[in-house]
Amino acid sequence: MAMENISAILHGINDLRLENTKIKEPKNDEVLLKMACVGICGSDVHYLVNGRIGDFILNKPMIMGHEASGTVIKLGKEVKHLQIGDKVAIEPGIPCRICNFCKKGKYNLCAEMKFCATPPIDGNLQQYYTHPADLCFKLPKNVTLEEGALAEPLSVAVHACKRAKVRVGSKVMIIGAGTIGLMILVTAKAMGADKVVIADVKKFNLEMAKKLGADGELLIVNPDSIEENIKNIKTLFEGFPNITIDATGVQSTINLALLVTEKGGSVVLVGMGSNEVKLPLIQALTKEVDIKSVFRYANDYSDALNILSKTDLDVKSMITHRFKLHETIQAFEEAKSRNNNTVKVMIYCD
Ligand code: 572
Ligand code: ZN
Repeated sequence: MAMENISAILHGINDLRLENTKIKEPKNDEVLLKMACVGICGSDVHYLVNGRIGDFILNKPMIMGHEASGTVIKLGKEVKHLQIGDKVAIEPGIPCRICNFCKKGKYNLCAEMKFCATPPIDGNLQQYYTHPADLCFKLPKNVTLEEGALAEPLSVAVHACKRAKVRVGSKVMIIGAGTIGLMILVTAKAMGADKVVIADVKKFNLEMAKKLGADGELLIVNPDSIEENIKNIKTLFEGFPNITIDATGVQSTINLALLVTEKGGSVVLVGMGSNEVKLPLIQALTKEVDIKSVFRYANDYSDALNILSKTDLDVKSMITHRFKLHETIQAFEEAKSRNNNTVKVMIYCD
């Protein structure tokens, strides 16, 4: 008898259904996984509410989910580095592997990237899922499946901190204490930053940041009061940060990032907000501030798992809500609610 494979399928705007789908046999270089944990990302919620992100439009039903972990239950013939029973974190983007970007190791820029739950590619919020074995990372012994799913947003943070050149002694300002901002905090600490300060409009998120080891928290009362926010940041750092990472994508905070960063420093933009923003460019240029963007990650999963394994930072404390697969609709309602105490919503497929 064929096994059931309950999957969370987005059919259209606000039309998410749990339905049975076929389990895919693993090809020679793939593994079949029994799915364990899948976190809900802002992009999943965005597709649910809007049916699109930019040019990526939901034109046919799509299985949700890309922040995931699972257990290997079947091996393709050529798979050497994994065994049945291995618990893995799943890197959700499958690059073409042959274009120049892939060959250079910058495979996050591959034009042919097939990324889970970016239309038209199915995600992995289901009971069973087949994936290339080399994009499945065996979890270190002391890393749980729950943490394995968090390796995805943590990899974005690792990529951002590498782009920002965070190192011993860095003074890092993070704007936005959602999942990505908090992951950047943890990563900057792990990479040896001297001082990490984080700002948000939500008290709850800042309290979480404090527990995760932030050296200072700034409650932004009014994002448009740039002078006041600069003054507060200057007080917290006893000077200016040499790295500012914006994890919001909002015009006013990108402005703040450019204005508050020390001469010769770097501003890294991770958050994706509106398509066009007005920036104080001359002020940034005269300070020779480097402005860099971050697009997902490339070759960062191993480092993310290392952070989970080798540091005592309680990354899983970011999970504020837990649901079972059959409660997926409620889980998305919670993620959509933007309640003040919602950070990461995690779904358990097992
Ligand atoms: O975890 C990966 C991820 N990437 C996001 C958003 C959420 N999670 N991105 C923002 C949207 N872009 S996109 O290029 N796109 C829809 C493909 O606009 C991808 C990166
Ligand atoms: Zn995501």
